[in-house]
Amino acid sequence: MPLTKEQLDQFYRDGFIIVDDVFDKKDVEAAFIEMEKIFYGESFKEYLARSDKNGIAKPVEPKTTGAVSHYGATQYGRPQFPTGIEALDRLIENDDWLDMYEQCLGTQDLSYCNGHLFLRSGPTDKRHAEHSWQGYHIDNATNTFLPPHRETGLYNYVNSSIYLHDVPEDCAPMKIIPGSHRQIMDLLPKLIRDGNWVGRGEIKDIRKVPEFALPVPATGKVGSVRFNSSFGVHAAIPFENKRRQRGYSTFSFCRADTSQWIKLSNLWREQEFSVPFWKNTTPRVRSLFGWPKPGHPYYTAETLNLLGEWYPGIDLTPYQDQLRTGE
Ligand SMILES: O=C(O)CCC(=O)C(=O)O
Ligand SMILES: [Fe+2]
Repeated sequence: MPLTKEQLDQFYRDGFIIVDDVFDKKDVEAAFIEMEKIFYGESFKEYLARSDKNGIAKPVEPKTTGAVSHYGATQYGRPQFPTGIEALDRLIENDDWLDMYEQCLGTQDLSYCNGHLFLRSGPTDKRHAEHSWQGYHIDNATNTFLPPHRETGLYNYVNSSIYLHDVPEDCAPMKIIPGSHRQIMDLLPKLIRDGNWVGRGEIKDIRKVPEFALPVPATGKVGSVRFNSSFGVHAAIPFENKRRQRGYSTFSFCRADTSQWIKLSNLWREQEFSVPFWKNTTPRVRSLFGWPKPGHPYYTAETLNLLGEWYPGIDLTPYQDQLRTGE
């Protein structure tokens, strides 16, 4: 069953949607058993019992590895897609889910950016900010080196998380600001001016952004799926119950017609080197790495201003010239 018009409207309005019963409960439960083995080497229940007994909660989350933002292997297995475990890897073959994904991106030509098992494990989790008004960000920079664009549906990418178990309120559900994916272009100039924008994705203090709606927790049932726009503002929150965990199989796909520059990019991960490189090199060389050529509709007065922020000192003249003459 594809998304209804109401669901799709909701996705465009809010920048995310959680759809129930997209995956068979038995399939995701089987996948989750395998996921626990990859992270803990045993079940979470056994891990908790062991740490209760010896008083040591061993961290289980893998570090992202060097150049590429792939999730590194854990001691027990690989959380990056494909994992080599049938029950996990075959979830991607769900046609209903892929149909919905196409609807969210407005195309039948999807392109894979990244996929990994995302686990937050209550006993050791530190993946959240200290205060509830901190830690809000957009994920866009994970898979592209370019700033967001006003034409959200064309230039964003979409993340999707498959809920491998029930995620109630005490399970650290991600908090999402509905509609923020559409507000971000209007807000960016002021956020930047006020010093309330960090790097290429983070808002320091959402209390200073009265335009935002209240963040909502992305709770959901086993077998449901969340789709969320890469321009949407969200944050991780702490576990209310530290004896819980939260595991998703998560993917990022973009439209094939933007996949030249929206993709998992190893150069992007090496920011220390790539940021000065993008700043100093020529448009021709940038295009070798997928930057749209001067004259591409991606470049507008707005995105050019943002590029100046993303890459301070970059010479944007060739892109501006093309903008003026429309060549
Ligand atoms: O799922 C969560 O808790 C939020 C994590 C997050 O925003 C991220 O990893 O980018
Ligand atoms: Fe995020």
